[in-house]
Amino acid sequence: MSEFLGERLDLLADALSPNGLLLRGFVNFTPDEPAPEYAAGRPARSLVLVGNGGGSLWRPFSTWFTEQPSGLADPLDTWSKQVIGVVAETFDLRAVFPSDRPWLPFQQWASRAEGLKASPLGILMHPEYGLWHAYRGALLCDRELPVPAVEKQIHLCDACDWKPCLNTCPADAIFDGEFKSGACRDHVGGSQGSLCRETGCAARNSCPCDRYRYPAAQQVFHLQAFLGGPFGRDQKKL
Ligand code: B12
Repeated sequence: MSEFLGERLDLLADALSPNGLLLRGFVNFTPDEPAPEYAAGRPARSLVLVGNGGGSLWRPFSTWFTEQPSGLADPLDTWSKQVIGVVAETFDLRAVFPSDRPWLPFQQWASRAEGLKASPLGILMHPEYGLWHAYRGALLCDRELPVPAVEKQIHLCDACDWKPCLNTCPADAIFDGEFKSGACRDHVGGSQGSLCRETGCAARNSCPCDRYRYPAAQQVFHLQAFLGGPFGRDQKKL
């Protein structure tokens, strides 16, 4: 079916949408670049990026999550593998995931597929979704996809003189163009971090491009997962 895929990307989008997942863009690999395998000994020729824009996946994911046994590890990765895996099988594609080791270059693929650049926080800045989007998987294909060249996108951070994301972090974890994950973790997990724990990352939330801001429950979930629990490990509560 993957030969056929180029003409039926609309069907692929329809298969993903009940789970709040979107086709985020396409990459055609050049013959001389390293590409992940489509099948044993056969490098992929292209990929389709799959992700969320805003909180689009939150309702389908959280409904699924409440039905899972408690203590399920990495629920969002597990859910992504399940729902994107089904779509991959239907369309005869190979699914890979941002949580797979060794890590695949999802942000490089996304920059290429969507023409995005990194915000000062490291997260790619999207002209519509702002900082409120992510990638949940990629579908590898054994054919080149007939997709148009990516148009140059506006990089909203270039027009943001104030850059509140750089001076809102209570832990000064965004320092000298680098994200200090230890400082962030210590703060968010510590006695002073209740605001971040309860309302999400202060730096990300300070971005004025906030139309697609994740719902508070989703932000809390991501931060808990970043800390290693409790939602990510021991609890079913959302
Ligand atoms: C390891 C990792 C982390 C580590 C360290 C990042 C680092 N310093 O390298 C930690 C745990 C700190 C981290 C944190 C977060 N991450 Co992270 N992370 C990854 C992961 C799994 C691997 C990165 C990698 O090395 N890739 C391999 C290289 C070869 O690929 P690459 O495309 O070239 O990777 C580039 C980026 O990682 C970037 N980068 C470097 N430093 C940082 C720091 C941050 C915070 C980010 C977002 C990117 C980034 O530079 C790399 C080299 O070009 C990717 C998924 C993936 N497979 O890429 C997600 C990913 C980069 N993370 C992502 C996100 C959203 C986050 C968080 C904001 C929260 C979250 N999980 O929702 C947090 C920040 C914490 C907070 N306060 O909110 C998203 C970014 C999406 C986007 N819109 O751009 C990704 C793509 C996962 C996804 N499912 O979409 N992350």
